Amino acid sequence: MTPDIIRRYSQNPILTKADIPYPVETVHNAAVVKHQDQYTMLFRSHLRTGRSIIGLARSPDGFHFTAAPQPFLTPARDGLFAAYEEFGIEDPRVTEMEGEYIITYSAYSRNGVRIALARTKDFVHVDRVSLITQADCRNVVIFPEKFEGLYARLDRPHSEIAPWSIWISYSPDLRFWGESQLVMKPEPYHWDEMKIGPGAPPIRTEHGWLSIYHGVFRTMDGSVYRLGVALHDVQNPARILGVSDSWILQPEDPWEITGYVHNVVFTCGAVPESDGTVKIYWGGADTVMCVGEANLTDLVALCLQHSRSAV
Ligand code: BMA
Repeated sequence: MTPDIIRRYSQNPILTKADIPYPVETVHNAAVVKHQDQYTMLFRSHLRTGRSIIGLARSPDGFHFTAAPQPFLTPARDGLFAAYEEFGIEDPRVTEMEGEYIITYSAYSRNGVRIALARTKDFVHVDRVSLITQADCRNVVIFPEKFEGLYARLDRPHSEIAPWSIWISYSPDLRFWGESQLVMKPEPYHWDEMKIGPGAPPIRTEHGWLSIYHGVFRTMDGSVYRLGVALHDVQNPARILGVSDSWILQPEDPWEITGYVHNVVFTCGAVPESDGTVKIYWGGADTVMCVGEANLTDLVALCLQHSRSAV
């Protein structure tokens, strides 16, 4: 038997609704970054209305997390953001850049789903900056470096015509985005054939930017969400050097197979470590948070040596 490329933590799940000091029904799809020697997690929770909010938890080691007593971000109550967040806020991603943390999250309203961008320096004060997509776009991850002076992001627009694919675009100021192009499509009759979307913000390696994404396969028993990896050129992230033909994680533990939504592993964050490993965080069945570890060189090798086409 080939060993799993991601070594699941033996005490998964690492955070559940029982750990949260205010009433929530789920704890999932969390971003994790290091902040002042602590692993800081922003996680999504469903309320009993079925709508979502974002909480915060901290950990000294990346495995044992303690949730803050209050939610970190709830739907805005006034102004432009309120009009687009009334149905809830979901799936945060966080990128550290130039001494601050850039947060992107899905904003749901009667006008559809779009992405909002906020920033914080201390995870106490948070400023909403801009709504950075129109409707029908999700999964925005921002690269932690600029390219020729521009910020870069991956995202996933929805379309009735084309399969739901990963796109890139650029911005001088995090507010105005353009020069977009499609970089990666689902592969027909493959584990990710139905749709793909960016997962964790890309991680710089010596061979390129490693992007951990999710891919979905429709079955007679509903959709299965798995994780895959792709490698983008270091200088030109619109160029994909390789996409692993195989998934790196699929629902296998009981809390990944059964929950609020069955058969889901979904990542919004991964933390590279100085020893060449990466901690990958994922929501199990839209209900709990899990973590596993992998070697960055193994993930890069999968992209380069067992590749399928990107588009
Ligand atoms: C996607 C998003 C994710 C969720 C996944 C599985 O469309 O809503 O937040 O984890 O479905 O339900």
